[in-house]
Amino acid sequence: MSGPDLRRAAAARALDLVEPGMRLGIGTGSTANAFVELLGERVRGGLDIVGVPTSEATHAAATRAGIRLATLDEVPELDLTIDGADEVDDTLRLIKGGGAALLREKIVAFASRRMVVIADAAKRVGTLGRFPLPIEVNPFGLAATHRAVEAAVSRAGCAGEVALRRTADGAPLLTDGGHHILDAHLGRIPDPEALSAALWAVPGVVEHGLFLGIASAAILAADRDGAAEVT
Ligand code: ABF
Repeated sequence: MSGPDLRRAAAARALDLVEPGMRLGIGTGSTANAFVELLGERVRGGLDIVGVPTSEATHAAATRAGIRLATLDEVPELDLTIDGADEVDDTLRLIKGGGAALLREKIVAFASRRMVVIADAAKRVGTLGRFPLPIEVNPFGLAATHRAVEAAVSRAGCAGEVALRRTADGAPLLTDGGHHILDAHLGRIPDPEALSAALWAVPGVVEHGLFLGIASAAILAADRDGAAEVT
């Protein structure tokens, strides 16, 4: 089965968790987009929910799908957030932010009673860190923050390059919040909690892509003889 089929299978299973009247956090990325499409079909069939999107891109996709949306200020407590991830470990620790939406994703997930990850099972890892860890930083003092992040990474027992994310035309990428992203290419993160604490101690760091103790469950789809097996 192809990656899109697996992502759609995970998204379809997540739809079973959605109940009428729910206040839903809606994630970002291709798997979350598959969920938006399926949710849109249910909404057009009469399901009444309100969604809070985690990015401008998801806001646009959900609007196109006919999903009623609100801001987190209008609906500050959510029942459930469904979102993708870049890596998931055995204890539901995540790396997120490959799509540069990690700040809103974390705020929305934290405001939710439950956050359920949907992903291709290839995202499951023994140790986090093969995927570069996104770190969202304020543009002010970028060079100083970059150096401080490198030092924090090393204090937390990690090694590797920390690179400013750029767009295709070479400009520093700007997030929905007007910040930049530093990607830490670490290979492995032996102690995610220590790295999280070290990064939060850096003043220019707005948020990082380690989601620790936030996800309640993961729906992972794997190819089993040409059919999706969802666990
Ligand atoms: C968002 O989209 C991100 O946090 C993560 O970076 C990415 C996963 O994308 P995809 O579902 O396309 O693999 O959930």
